[in-house]
Amino acid sequence: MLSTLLQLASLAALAQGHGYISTPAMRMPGESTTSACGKSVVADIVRDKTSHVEGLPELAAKDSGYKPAQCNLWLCRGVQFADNKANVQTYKPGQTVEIKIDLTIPHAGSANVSIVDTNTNTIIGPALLSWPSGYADERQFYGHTLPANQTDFSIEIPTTLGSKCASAGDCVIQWWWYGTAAKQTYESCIDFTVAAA
Ligand SMILES: [Cu+2]
Repeated sequence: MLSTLLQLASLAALAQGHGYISTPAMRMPGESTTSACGKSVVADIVRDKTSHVEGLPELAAKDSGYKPAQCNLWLCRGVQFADNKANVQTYKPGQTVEIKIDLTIPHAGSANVSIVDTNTNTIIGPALLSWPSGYADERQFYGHTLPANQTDFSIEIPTTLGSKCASAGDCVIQWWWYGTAAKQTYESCIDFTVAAA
């Protein structure tokens, strides 16, 4: 029994995966991210768009190209805005935005969708959506009864942002998920602007 559990645990550790924002297109790394975070982190994200954050610091630490002052692995996995200037959504206050998650391997936990100030890595206002528990529950996933709104949902762009997110790169919409037992964090970012209300 114990050996079976250990085998399962090591399989889980090896398994790729587990989720990312597929729509709208999330932030992806390019040259600027390579220059800030090093090649190993970029290769990991390119190889597996769903990779978890906890695997990155170890990769980064062994990479001479990693510059911690420029690469915050806990914000969009370190992926830089400079690589995504051509991938910025333009929203209006109050607009409804559909988001789709490609969730490949479940880990029950909590999740939320928020607007993050990228200069301070802090959440602006309350979460737009929040699942305090029961997100990506293995039993529901493998029973094919994962609630559809965990991977295909809508958010409403707040009307209270003022000019905070008027400039591209200042804010991202962040989808964040933490698998409690797996102790793995998944996050992806959408770059956007919203004109002052
Ligand atoms: Cu896992």
